[in-house]
Amino acid sequence: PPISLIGVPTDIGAGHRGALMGPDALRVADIDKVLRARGLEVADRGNLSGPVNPWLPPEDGYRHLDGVIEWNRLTMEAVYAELSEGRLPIMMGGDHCLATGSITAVARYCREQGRKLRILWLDAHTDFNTSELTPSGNIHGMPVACLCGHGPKGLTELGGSKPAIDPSMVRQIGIRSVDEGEKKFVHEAGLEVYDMRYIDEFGMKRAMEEALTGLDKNTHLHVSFDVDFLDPSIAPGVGTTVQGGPNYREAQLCMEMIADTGRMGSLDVVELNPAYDDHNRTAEVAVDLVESLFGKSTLIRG
Ligand code: DIR
Ligand code: MN
Ligand code: MN
Ligand code: MN
Repeated sequence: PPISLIGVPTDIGAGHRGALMGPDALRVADIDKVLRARGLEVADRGNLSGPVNPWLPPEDGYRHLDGVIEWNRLTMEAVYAELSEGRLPIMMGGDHCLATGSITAVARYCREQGRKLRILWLDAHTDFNTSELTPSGNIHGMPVACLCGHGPKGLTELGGSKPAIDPSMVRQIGIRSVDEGEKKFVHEAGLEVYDMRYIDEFGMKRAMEEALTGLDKNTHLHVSFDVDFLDPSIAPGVGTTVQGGPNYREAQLCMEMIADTGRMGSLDVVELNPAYDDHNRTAEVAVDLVESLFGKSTLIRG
């Protein structure tokens, strides 16, 4: 399908400032040209415009809750509009709180179309905190919980009712940082997590085979790619680096295996923070991986 790039320039849900520059860093790294070179039709819708980050301390366990809700409402509407026109939205963040709006829209669209939904969450973090569990109050650590119905009404019921999704739709890959209380909650919810221990023992190939099992022609695959998924040696340009992530080859294989399914219908690229980058190399790696997500491969395969 034709692609729509949606810039969502905010860091309102993060603990470090700068992710609001993510959309432009991806443009500077030629995300549109690279996709067009693959023969895809691409429209850049420009950036959404929401509230400025007031940079205040958390209140009742949430930092900037009202602003986060507003940015997510805008994101949900923009993503839903593109899906309704039969297009494939790429939401260029911005911090990961925006996945609440993005995936709420995708889930609604799938419900209306009678399609199944599978969500791949590529991240160093599980993002399953609540206001009670969070050590930071930063809402970018909470989107999976909000989507599953745990969180403030303004986020859990963005789409009108809750929950937006069921935990059984989610597969998390690359996880290596889970907060103490969050760990128990992830376990209780039964989230399917392929953490770095799993990838060390069985390899990225096996992790992805498992994460992608059961997809059929009627499944919409949403990929939520937090750039801190990647090892910091190849992706320093994020607010919260965590040692020991997938290397370049493992990340490429992950993306290539997703492309091979032919099922990806929407994508988030989030947490890219140019203020922490070395020139624009993290954006360049992210764009290179997006190319692979859309089928770039060395040889003609199969
Ligand atoms: C941490 C960091 N778990 C928190 N989360 C991040 O503040 O909730 N997610 N960085 O991407
Ligand atoms: Mn994240
Ligand atoms: Mn993360
Ligand atoms: Mn992060």
